[in-house]
Amino acid sequence: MPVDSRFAATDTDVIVVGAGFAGLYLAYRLSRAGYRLRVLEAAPDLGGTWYWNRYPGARVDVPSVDYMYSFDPDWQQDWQWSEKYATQPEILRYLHHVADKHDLRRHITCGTRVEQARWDEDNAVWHVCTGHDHDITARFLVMATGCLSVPKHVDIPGMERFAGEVYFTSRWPHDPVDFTGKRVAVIGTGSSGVQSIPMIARQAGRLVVFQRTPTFSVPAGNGPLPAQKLELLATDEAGYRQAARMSPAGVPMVRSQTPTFSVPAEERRQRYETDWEAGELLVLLNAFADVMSDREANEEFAEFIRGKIRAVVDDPQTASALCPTTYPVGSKRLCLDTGYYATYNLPYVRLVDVATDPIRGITETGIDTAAESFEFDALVFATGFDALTGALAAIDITGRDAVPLKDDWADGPATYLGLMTAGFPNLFLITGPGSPSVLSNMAVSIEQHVDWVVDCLTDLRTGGFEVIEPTKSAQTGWMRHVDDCAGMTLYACANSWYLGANVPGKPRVFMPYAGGVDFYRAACDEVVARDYLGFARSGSAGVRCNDGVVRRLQPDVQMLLEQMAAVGSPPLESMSADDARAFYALWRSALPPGPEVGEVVDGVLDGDGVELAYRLYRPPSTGPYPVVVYFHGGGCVLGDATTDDAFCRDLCARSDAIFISVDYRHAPENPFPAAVLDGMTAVRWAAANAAELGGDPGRLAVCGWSAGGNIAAAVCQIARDAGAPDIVGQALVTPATDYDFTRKSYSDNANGYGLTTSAVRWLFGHYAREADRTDPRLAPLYAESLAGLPPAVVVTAEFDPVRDEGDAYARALAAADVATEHIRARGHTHDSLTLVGFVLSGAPVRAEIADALGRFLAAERLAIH
Ligand code: N01
Repeated sequence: MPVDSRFAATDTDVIVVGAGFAGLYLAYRLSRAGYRLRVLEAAPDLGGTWYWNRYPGARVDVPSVDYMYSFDPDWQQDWQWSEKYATQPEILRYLHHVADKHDLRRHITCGTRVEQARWDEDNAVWHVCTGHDHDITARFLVMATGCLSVPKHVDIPGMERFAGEVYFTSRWPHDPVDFTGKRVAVIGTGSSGVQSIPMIARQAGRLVVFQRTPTFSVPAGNGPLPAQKLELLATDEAGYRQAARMSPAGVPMVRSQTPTFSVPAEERRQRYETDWEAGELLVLLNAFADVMSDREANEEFAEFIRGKIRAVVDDPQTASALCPTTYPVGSKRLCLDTGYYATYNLPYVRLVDVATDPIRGITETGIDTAAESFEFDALVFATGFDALTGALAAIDITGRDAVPLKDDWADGPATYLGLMTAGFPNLFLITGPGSPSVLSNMAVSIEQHVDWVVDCLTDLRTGGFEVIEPTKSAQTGWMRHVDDCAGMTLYACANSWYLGANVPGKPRVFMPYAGGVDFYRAACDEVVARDYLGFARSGSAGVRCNDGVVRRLQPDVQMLLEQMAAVGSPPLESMSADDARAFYALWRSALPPGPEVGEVVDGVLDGDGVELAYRLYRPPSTGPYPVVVYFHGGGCVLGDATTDDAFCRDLCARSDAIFISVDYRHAPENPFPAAVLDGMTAVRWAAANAAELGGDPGRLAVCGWSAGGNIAAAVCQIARDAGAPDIVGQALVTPATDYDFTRKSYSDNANGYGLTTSAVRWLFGHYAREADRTDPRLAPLYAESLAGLPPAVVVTAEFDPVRDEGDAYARALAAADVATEHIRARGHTHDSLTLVGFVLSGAPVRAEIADALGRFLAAERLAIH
């Protein structure tokens, strides 16, 4: 059923470039959906990656039962893997089997390299030119060109001079290569090197491995198919495959929520050991929630692996050179091996550390390093790929207004969902940059992309559209989200091919989507459910542009909100104040603990006959310290001195100041102005007792979150008017400053972001009366003047009902010449910044708050001394 077109007829409906894993599934889906299609493949045969990478030892590094199509569960009937990790020939046989079984070959033209693709705006067609000079037209072009298909140019001088045999792992000959008795060099120790080195060592007379960066490699423990997986598949294959689709990395597993150091050391070691024995890369990095985000957590796991390397390799110097120390584990792709480290114990195998003894060049007879000359019969280059964008850049693709894709992506790839790119209508990318791709089980990610693309084509057809293209703003929003996801991880700490760092001159941009397969899929599905949000479509049905950004929250905030929504807790307003307090206390106590501080002391302060409980946090350094009086959040109804424990620890550790979290009186039992009066009492007490507490009198600041921010602001005004105590700075985190419910943020962010507008109304109703509304102690924005107040840092969150009143207060302070730093926390909610262990994206904002406090307090110290 051809696409109903008001444009020029085309040779075919869809051209697919590449007949690998993705191209085959596209052929299957598109043909079943009634499209005319051509699959163009440069290689002489199908298979993609598995056609080219046929070096000795080449295997999959995701268990074979997971690394296969799920659309055809025929493995139980007519396909059985022979091993946990299948070899390249077996995987290639599988792809041939799939192609034959589903009669896909008739769509594929092999030996045909696509060299040029040009978008013809007038006719809404792609013109595709191949090496045979063909001009083939199609409405849609789908690049199934693979993430790791274009070998990296080897940048070692003298390549052409070598007279012996030269091999590339990525372009291995089809005839057997015999290294028996030969002197062989392998350059490169990524996955290809790690897999091929033990196999080459079986034959070579002498093997020298040239290593520039050591790798973290995990023993595959290859052998029979894992019994547990087989049992799960036999019991419920559909459930198993669905679990993979909804998992973080594309193999069935539950996303770890446990921070490393919340578990005792021995238990952690046991967990590492168990996972090590299991030999599954994607599982290993999920051992604890923070392995890929926390330096210390990562370092502990890295050291565990280094211990394993040292235990295998006999020569301590070689072992040391094989231990990676310059980047976090996982930030370069983990390798899976069979006997890699033990290979270095063979007397005729030697490691040359190119980092300390650089390669000078290749000679006629071998390789010269700075310190030595080596002679070889054969050189094997396992030097990697121009990953993720290389295959697209290799084709001369021009889009709207004849803009070349290469120019458009000169500063790094920009896509919407990794599926399309603005300015290139009807061009689809399979596992493109901006999608989970290489961070996931490719089989699962490929199927998801192909399904999305084919369903999209069908929706276009049904809706009377023929052209689709993402909007610039949707794309910019998605790329910001991709950056936000990467920013929460340690990926940027390595010079990896994920960042293009292996290819000289390539822009350094983290290309894959690090938020996980599950969250990625949810975003793709949401885009469709919201009528192709972020896309412009046109055709016989007219033009429809549904501009918008699908992910505006910080990734971890989004995940948390989704998890909370799944739990489905009752709204605060439906509870009594006591029940709401109990519920709130329970939720806050379930938060991960904050960082270690020097000391935590609970006490009761006695201020002018009023007794208030407090919790004091002392930094680990030597005092005297500045003192910050902290007011907790909870709308003056909920919470106590301990409910912001992790937030206070975090700020204490970052700012090197004593934090005193005060338990002021709460409403409705003690309505306005009880809380603010207690706030004043606490500040006076802290000023009077600073030295006794180990603090530095004269260096006193206040800080508060939410209603606590409101109290902190009010206290500064009262102290200013009273002339004492001297407060040198105020940090107001998502503060309420006038409870003006007509503000836009109360309607924009009324629901769905944690604190709701109706909850704020409910809290306000317990705390104050309408008659109090203009009292500056309740609504500091109503103060007659804000002049003369201490310097302030005001933090407002984008998705917060009280955002606009915080913004207004920051503006008003600045207008009154108060030194004011206004931090607009993009993608955050009212409480997300305080959720220290859960919301890693809040860390930079907390650092800014602490820095600002540090500046206020340091300025005062300079003035004093
Ligand atoms: O390539 P790589 P790969 N002088 O880029 C070194 C997938 N894969 O083909 O790290 C000296 O990882 C380079 O050093 P450095 C998998 O996703 C999967 O091994 O840049 N050395 C590095 O050591 C994998 O991650 C499987 O300092 C030079 C090596 O060459 C991806 O493909 C198997 C150099 C390249 O490592 C790529 O793996 C194979 C120079 N001039 C591959 N230039 C499975 O198991 C580069 N190097 C499924």
